[in-house]
Amino acid sequence: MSAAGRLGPALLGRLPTEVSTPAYDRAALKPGIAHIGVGAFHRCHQAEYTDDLLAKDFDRWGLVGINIRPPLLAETLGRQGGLYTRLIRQNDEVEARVVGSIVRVVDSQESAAPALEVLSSPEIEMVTMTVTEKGYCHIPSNGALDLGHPDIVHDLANPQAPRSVPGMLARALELRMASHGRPVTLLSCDNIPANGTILGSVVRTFAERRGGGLADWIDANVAFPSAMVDRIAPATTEADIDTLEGRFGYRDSAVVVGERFRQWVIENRFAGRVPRWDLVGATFVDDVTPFEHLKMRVLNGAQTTLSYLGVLGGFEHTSDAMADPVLATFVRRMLTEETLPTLMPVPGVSLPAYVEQSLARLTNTAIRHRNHQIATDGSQKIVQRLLNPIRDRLAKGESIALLSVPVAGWMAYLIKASARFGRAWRVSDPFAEKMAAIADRVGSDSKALADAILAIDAIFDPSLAASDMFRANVAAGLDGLLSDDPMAFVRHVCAE
Ligand code: CS2
Repeated sequence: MSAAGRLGPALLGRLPTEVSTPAYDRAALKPGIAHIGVGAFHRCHQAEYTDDLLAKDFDRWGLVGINIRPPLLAETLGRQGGLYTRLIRQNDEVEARVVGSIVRVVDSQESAAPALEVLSSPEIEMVTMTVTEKGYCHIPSNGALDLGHPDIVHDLANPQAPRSVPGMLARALELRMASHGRPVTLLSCDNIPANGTILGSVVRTFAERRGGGLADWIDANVAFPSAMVDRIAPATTEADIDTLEGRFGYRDSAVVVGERFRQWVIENRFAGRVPRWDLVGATFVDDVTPFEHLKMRVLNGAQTTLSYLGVLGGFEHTSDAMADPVLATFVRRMLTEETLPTLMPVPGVSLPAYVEQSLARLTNTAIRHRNHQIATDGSQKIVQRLLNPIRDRLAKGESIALLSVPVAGWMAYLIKASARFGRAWRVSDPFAEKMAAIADRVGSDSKALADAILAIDAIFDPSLAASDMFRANVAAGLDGLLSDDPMAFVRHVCAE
């Protein structure tokens, strides 16, 4: 441990001057916002915007950070009094800032009670969340609550001890309704399409089954705005913690590393009071849809493409894949020729410039974003990133030769993790077992494999799966990507 020690309130006055620190009185903060899912992204995004807001327009909006899944917060942020360092890394540039907006952390992994106590308390008027795509327990292809999901089945039988996010939020709202009755905004910050609409729908469906007037109370007192969130902030590694210590002389086990770019577009639909994040760079708009399509299809679509093709081609990080001329050419052509024409006009944005800016962000070598991290939970990501633009193009009779390749990439990535294909790597995806079972049952015929996977209607809408063009493109892609030289296939597609 270095002489300066570990980050915490006592160390704030003794940090190197190049590290900026909260420009407001933290002791005067009162909890006003709760956030579920305090990972690297939250610390690099909503918590930083809130820190900016506190410095600019001091109000009581302290954040209570709740984790309902591992890791425990008590051991990192909790030990540091909620303080952590946010490093901006852009190639050789490093900028350090201590963020102070998190006033308390709550671990609720073992039981829902600690989370429910916070979420139902009258002082909380805004609940933001980053619970990953699968946290919504929805069916990816149609957005409805998955009533067969084991956690939903559990929560409907045990509503007072929920395990799922929809069950937890419904219970918190029920407690609010039965006690103080104060309105609240539930703001999804995950990369799912129409995230507010999906959140509202899964919570309402759950509430309707609970009965007791909860669904009506929700309609009158709860808002579910949609939002587009953006900043690349990979999971923190030991190397990040050591880099901070080596460079700035103190230890911070909750440090997070992100790029300079950030964006937050929030639908202007709130219940109760709202933190004025629009004063510090966020945008409040009437319709988030064009922004959301732009970000998920371009930036996230490129990341997902580079992650699957990158792993198959032997590249570890996004920036390694972007340094490969074949993959860089492929992804630029895919975005420009196929994705971009599916986008609606976005106020104030030049679409070609946005594509170039996104690709440039992905070349940042200081952001060590592992392809395997992005590849996680692809079954929950490909609808909004790849299948929706494919569906739009098919409706107009346009080619999908390029966009089909990463769809096949996702399939090849999961199939290669099965026993039959030699367990090339470990994967994490709710559909991993199903895909492994398909690989074992069907064998190595790519067309038969593609047909069996496209029949999973929770991911592939039946009308999309029925398209001959889509089926043929995916089968050809799978054949090429499962071969001994997947990059030769990508080269071949690029040459056409
Ligand atoms: C990434 C996102 O892991 C992933 O799915 O694509 O976390 C991505 O980095 C963010 O959405 C960027 O805003």
